[in-house]
Amino acid sequence: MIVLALDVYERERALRIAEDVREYISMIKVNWPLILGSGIGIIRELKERTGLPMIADLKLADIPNTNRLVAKKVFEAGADYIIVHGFVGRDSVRAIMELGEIIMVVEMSHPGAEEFIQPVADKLIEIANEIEPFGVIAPGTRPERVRYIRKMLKKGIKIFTPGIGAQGGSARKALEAGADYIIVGRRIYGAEDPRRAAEELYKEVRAWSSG
Ligand code: NUP
Repeated sequence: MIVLALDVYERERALRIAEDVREYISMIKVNWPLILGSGIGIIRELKERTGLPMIADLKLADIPNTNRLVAKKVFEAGADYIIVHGFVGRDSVRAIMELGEIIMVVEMSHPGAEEFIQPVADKLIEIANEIEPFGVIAPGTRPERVRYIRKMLKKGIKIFTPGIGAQGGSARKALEAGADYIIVGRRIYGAEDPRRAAEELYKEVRAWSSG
């Protein structure tokens, strides 16, 4: 239910935080900061230390051949899911899906997402419904959009919502609107005590989902 966005540079710090919060999270997401700071080997290392599924948030957005070449290396490095952009078209997305599970961006969480991505969200939902990725990204900062995307999206496709905490989104509202997983970075890894921050969030989230 909680995906940790581990956007730190340092290998040691990443491993320490991951082990500290392990029991409160369901998956770990790595993005460019950690891959550039610690190397692609960090994916397998985190996976082996925690036993958790790993998401590589590369937001791939290239031609099918390049997407395939990159995705192959990233799946080989231990990623269970790769986050990909849908706006480059079905062929680019399918090229990655042939190699492993994907999470496709339907709408992003930052204010600028309203400029270009939100206006084409319906088309991206249509692609998702056709190709059936493991999940999609929807904005945790806009629960009304999460609710809309949930309504339009085929059942069974998971919704991941970043934007909770540091970007102002509420975990409760995102989950109530239909999110399956909330993605949380700074609110956990940036806290003075990441373990306590993760535990608090876990307890809140559990209380709402059982209530
Ligand atoms: O729309 C998106 N918004 C977003 O924040 C899609 C994403 N993949 N992310 C990522 O989620 C972002 O790059 C970062 O890794 C994480 C959110 O981190 P934080 O704002 O909770 O620190």
